Amino acid sequence: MGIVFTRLFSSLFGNKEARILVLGLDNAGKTTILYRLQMGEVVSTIPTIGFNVETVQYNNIKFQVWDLGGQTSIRPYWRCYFPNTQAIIYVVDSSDTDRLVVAKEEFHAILEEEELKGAVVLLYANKQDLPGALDDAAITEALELHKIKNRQWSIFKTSALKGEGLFEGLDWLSNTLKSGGG
Ligand SMILES: Nc1nc2c(ncn2[C@@H]2O[C@H](COP(=O)(O)OP(=O)(O)OP(=O)(O)O)[C@@H](O)[C@H]2O)c(=O)[nH]1
Ligand SMILES: [Mg+2]
Repeated sequence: MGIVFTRLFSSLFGNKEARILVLGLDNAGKTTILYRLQMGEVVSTIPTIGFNVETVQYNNIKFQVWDLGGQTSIRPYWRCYFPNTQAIIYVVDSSDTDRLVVAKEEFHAILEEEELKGAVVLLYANKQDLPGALDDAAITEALELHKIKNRQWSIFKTSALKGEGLFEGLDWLSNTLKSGGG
């Protein structure tokens, strides 16, 4: 089927499609989250050079989830994936307090991107199972989320390892996208 017809068909039957980018510093847990969402399991990961992409069907939305490598040297390539993105999932290692400033800077640089202006933002304050992990309120403060303007966003505490919080975040995202966000 042609893409237009596929979209029409999908919208008639309540199936929406959304292209999602998972961004965040290296070691934040992005790949672990992708496969937790897709397979319901913890997989063993290696640092991502390039990307992984998987489809996750949830709440009548077919999410095409792009998980990009977060190492410093490959972050400049994130922008190649920006066009046609409905939502960003920004993942923070809540126990990596030394790098919260870098995580904040990268996050605000993303918000400045013209191509991502319409994208909804879901933040995962990940690795809540680790001792010393900052909670959602502390991450909100560290990343200066109160500065976000003209955009729908929300933050959830997650542990990809334990499988906690991920689908709560995806619930928020699917409801936001269905009500016209992104
Ligand atoms: N304790 C704990 N460890 C986690 C959690 N999520 C991921 N990890 C671990 O963190 C490490 C890095 O996870 P990845 O998913 O590979 O991180 P990434 O963000 O994809 O990293 P890059 O691909 O380099 O950008 C792995 O050892 C994971 O098992 C979590 O919620 N809790
Ligand atoms: Mg990865």
